Amino acid sequence: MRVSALLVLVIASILCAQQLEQLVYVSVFNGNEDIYLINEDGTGIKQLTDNPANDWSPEWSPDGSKIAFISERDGNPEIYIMNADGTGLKNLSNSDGNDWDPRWTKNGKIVFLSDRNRYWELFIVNPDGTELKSLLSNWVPEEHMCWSPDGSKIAEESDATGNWEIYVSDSKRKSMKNITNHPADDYDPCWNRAGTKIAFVSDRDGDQEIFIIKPDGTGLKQVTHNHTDDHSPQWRPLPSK
Ligand SMILES: [Ca+2]
Ligand SMILES: [Ca+2]
Ligand SMILES: [Ca+2]
Ligand SMILES: [Ca+2]
Repeated sequence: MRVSALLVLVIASILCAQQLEQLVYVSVFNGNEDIYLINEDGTGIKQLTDNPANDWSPEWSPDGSKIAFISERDGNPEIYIMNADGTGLKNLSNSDGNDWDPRWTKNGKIVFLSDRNRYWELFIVNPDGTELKSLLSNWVPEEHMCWSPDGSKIAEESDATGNWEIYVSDSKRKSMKNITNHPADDYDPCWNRAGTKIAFVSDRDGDQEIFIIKPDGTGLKQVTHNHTDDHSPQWRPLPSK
């Protein structure tokens, strides 16, 4: 009886652990911006970058196996890529210019902006660094649209009431609901892939922290707890079934 109860407990905890989603975010916990991985319940914090330069703007690959980001570790902004565990670091941009704003295409390439030729240009590169080329087109990567994954809802930040709040509305921006409703600043909403949760940043405890809330404004949870700034949450894509 005791053994089977223990077994049930073990299986339940394994199932529970499997359901936890992960986020990357940026924190200055160690004195400069670095990229961290965290479970949605605040456990399992793993520092993925560790150098004195700033590392920021993490972006998951579509399959959740890699992260593109910006770092100034060679003295100017470059686009880097690493595996989700922080290994396999590679500089993809390699120029003296400013290389900014990495985004993944749906087929797993990286586009970014660069002023290496003294004007802003959009480049595309494979994640292994090959086939770097300028995109001779006016195509610009999508801004971080805060559409829910099924396109039925929008999350957006606004300071219309005098402080920043996150609002969720339908796709025509009607029936807008303030889901944060807190006197501190709340911003940078990011939907999880199932459209059931929104990660956001708030400074309600005196510095920036990552929070999670349901799209209807219930189920608020604080993910990070420290006295430095934590921002730019990005949900890890779930493995495709
Ligand atoms: Ca750093
Ligand atoms: Ca550069
Ligand atoms: Ca607020
Ligand atoms: Ca914090």
